[in-house]
Amino acid sequence: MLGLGAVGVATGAPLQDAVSRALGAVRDEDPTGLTGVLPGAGGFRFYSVAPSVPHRSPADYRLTVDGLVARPAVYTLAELRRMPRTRLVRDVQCVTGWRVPRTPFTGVSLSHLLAAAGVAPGAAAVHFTCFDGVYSESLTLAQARRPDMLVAYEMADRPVTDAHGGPVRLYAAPMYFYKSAKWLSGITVTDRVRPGYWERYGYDVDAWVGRSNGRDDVPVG
Ligand SMILES: Nc1nc2c(c(=O)[nH]1)N[C@H]1C(S)=C(S)[C@@H](COP(=O)(O)O)O[C@H]1N2
Ligand SMILES: [Mo]
Repeated sequence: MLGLGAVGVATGAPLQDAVSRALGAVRDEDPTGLTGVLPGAGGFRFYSVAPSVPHRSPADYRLTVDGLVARPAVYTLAELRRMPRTRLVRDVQCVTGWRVPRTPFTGVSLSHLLAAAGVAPGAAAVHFTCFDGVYSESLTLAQARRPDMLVAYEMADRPVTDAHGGPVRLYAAPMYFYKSAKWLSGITVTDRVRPGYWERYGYDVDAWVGRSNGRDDVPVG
């Protein structure tokens, strides 16, 4: 099995300086004490299987919802922001062991988007694609309809940065952080689970924190 950490560090290393600078700027502007949960300060590590940080401006961003649905749709960021907001504060847990306590994520619930699209009979899963052109993820339909699955546009109460997968990333709160696909561009309803990027290397599709990937979860850091 390929280690997430090794690959993440190898591909992410050249970007680390630029990313740290960007995150440092955010940190320095923040006098509120929230810095403990902000990237860098709070222990987030930067991961991307793509060779560079993809960028999409808030104005150019689009999210496609298609597949086994009655009403396929393409949403702008402004449209997503006008939908009912959900804010969750949970611990972020990477499968490699690092953990960031109590990080707020805000967005529209996946279940709201699925209801708007009208899931068709025969649908059983949801597949996610990313505008880095590489990453993907999947959930069963039942998992996707949980209230703690978000299409997130804020992380730590700020717009999701480029490095953290902005303008919009998935936030699968009850699962290991690899499920939270960054740079989200597509949601496709399917008749069966199509394993995501890391899942093809052996990681669990059902990535419940503490209950999957064949390890006892002892959060570190
Ligand atoms: N598009 C994309 N999403 C991704 C990844 C990635 O490489 N590409 N890595 C995953 C993993 S393994 C983790 S731990 C988190 C890291 O998120 P962060 O960079 O915001 O800390 O993003 C997840 N989502
Ligand atoms: Mo991860």
